[in-house]
Amino acid sequence: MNLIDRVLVFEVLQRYIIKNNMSIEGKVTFMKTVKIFLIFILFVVFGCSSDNSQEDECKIELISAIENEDFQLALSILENESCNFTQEEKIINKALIYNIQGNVDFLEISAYLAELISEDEKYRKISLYLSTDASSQNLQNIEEALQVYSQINSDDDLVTYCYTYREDLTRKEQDICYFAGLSFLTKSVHTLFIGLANEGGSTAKQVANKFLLQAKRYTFCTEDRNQNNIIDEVDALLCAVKYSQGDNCDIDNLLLTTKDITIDVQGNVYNYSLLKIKIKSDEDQCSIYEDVILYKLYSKDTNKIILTENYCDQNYSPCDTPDENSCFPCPVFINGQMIPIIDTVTYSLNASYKTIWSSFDAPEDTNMAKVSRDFLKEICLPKPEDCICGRTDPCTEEDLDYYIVPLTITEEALINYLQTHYQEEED
Ligand SMILES: [Ca+2]
Repeated sequence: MNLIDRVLVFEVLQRYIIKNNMSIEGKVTFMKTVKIFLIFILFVVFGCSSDNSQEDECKIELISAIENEDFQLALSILENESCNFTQEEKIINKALIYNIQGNVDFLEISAYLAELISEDEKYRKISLYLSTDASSQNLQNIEEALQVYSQINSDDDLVTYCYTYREDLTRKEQDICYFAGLSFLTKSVHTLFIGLANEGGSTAKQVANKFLLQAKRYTFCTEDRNQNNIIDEVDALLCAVKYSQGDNCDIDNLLLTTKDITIDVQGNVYNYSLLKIKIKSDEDQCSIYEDVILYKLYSKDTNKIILTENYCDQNYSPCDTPDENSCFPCPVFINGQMIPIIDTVTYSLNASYKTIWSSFDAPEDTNMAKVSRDFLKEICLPKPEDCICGRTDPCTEEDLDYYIVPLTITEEALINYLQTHYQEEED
């Protein structure tokens, strides 16, 4: 992003593009106008202003520091008392700095959300879009941004605050909730597709692409060795999740073996079961292909399948090729915590919907808010009764269509959705 784009993000963008449901064509025209306007503001108004010159100077220095990616300087300007930034301005800009470092681009994501309103399979599509930058490093930055947004209120957690007080939020608070919603959305995609991609030899984006295909047609041997119409990365994750719940992993043509291991992370020893999942080639369709072997990590300390990325040995040192003895999928730690995959994706998606929804005065009439709910609806559709409508009731299919009915996904709903495919209709 260049200088003016960044100004757009935290000063102007949300007021116009998002809140007016502007089309993508409208956005492009608008951007050109706004850039000219902002150049005027920056160099004429800020440059020549005699009132509050210190504060204007602070803003120019802040923009310049962010543009130069001198984030330490930007943070120190925000904390400079003579600059008089409000609490909300500090939160928005500090979190923006983390989100920039996490490759989260509010402008681009917002434009893409606006495009999705008339599409089907919206969550699969946003997944493909956001998975390009999926990495634990970016997740760490997104988490930092979310921690900053949480400072909006000290009594309630961020999501509760945004959602409970949505009718009384100030504009700046609405902005904080909206940006947090985009961060939660990105977090859900990163967690899910890093979790699916690891040790498969495919990147997060490649797996997201397969996942989009899974919805549309019968899958080929290259992504579905056992020909059960579920991509093999999903087979492996669901098998591992069943194991973590104490159930048998009874997916077709799949063999699970486990081995207890420990990994010493800077003096802290963690206990895991390494799950080796062999997906056997379908004898009729895929016999010319080798079986697929994927590994997952079950944390015996938390009883969850946890997020891993790349490989490491028992001393947390990187290694190249996974085996059962000395090289394992490597657990991701964010702020010292392991990430349970299914829990985190479920929570982040619900949080994304609630915070984005809270950020609009009339969300049921706002495309951007509707899209955030449509992501959940898509996940609920295969089995609506696994989702919660209103406070506690299981959903019906009709409930899912009423935007006014609050919607919450459960882990069961997410698991159902992951293994859903839609057969092409026969002529
Ligand atoms: Ca499969």
